[in-house]
Amino acid sequence: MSQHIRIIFATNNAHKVEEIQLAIGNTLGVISLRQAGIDIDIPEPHDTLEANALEKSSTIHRLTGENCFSEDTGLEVTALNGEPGVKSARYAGDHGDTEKNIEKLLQKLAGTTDRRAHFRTVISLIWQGHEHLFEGICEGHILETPVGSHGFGYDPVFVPEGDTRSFAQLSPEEKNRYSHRRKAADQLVSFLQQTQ
Ligand code: ITT
Repeated sequence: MSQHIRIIFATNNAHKVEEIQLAIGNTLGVISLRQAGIDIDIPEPHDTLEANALEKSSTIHRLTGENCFSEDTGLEVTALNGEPGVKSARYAGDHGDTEKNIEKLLQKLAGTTDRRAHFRTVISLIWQGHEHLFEGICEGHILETPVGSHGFGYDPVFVPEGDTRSFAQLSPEEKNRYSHRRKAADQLVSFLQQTQ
């Protein structure tokens, strides 16, 4: 695949940009909204990851006319019927406070022995005017208390299947080995390879 494909990643989350960049290496030139000089907060009003991802990619496509992609990610906890899910960023309120989100999650799970959960990432790619969706899932479980300082969001309380450490105790490369985001990014890359 040409290294000169330029594609805008419609996100304001710098952690996501770093993780996607690490996942796809130099197979693709990813440009963040910041690098593209776009400063907007795109609303996420819908009740599915898929619809919010499309909202973000189509907003940026309308603005720029360029190929672009976005992603929406949620932590889906089995004992909470899939919560916080699409509300992961705003679980404890509109301000998007990570510590408070984790606190609320742990309170809701207090005394629950079923700690199963997974992260689910949906990528919405707009390529030559058409939308393509890709999904990545990472199964795991929720700890009783946060541990570790790497990563972002719910990483300190999530242990991926196949490891005993939280995502926040893993290096970026180790997290990527298991990660929902990397799995979705792999599919994005394969799709783009096939279009070349
Ligand atoms: P954009 O919409 O600008 O892309 P965002 O931070 O608002 O960025 P989301 O709407 O996808 O992203 O929110 C998902 C929330 O889920 C995010 O704020 C984190 O708290 C959490 N999250 C997403 N991916 C995660 C990951 O890999 N590890 C831990 N928590 C994650």
